[in-house]
Amino acid sequence: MRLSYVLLAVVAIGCGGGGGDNGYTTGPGTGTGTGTGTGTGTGTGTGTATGTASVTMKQTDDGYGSAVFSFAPSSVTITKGGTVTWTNEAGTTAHNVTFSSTAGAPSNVGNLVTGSASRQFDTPGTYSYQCTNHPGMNGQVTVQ
Ligand SMILES: [Cu+2]
Repeated sequence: MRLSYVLLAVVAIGCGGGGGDNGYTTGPGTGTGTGTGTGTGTGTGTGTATGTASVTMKQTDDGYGSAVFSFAPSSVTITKGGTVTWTNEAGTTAHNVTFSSTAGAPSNVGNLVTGSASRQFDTPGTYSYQCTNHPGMNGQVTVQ
């Protein structure tokens, strides 16, 4: 009998010793976040070469009462198979487009007083031309 009481007391003490920790911990909260982003961009670029170009057969005054004729712009660049259109702006004086070399060049544009004329260029290269009516009235078409 006496031994049993002792054993019970020992057991009780043993259990009581474990009561100090409830098993929970608390602390400051921390959080981390991550973000991801994606971006897409589209861009288009154009160089100097386009499928079509327009050239004006221009008439200006030199300031002393004399007309000055020119192709404006004097130089254009188009892509292969592109078209150049010449327009006589003033519509009073005949101009033509005569290519310096016929190799690869389209047919010449004859004297044009009003309106416009177009030519298609199928062969890459540089084509110089002039208006034979007016010395110094020159232009150039580059085909890429
Ligand atoms: Cu001319």
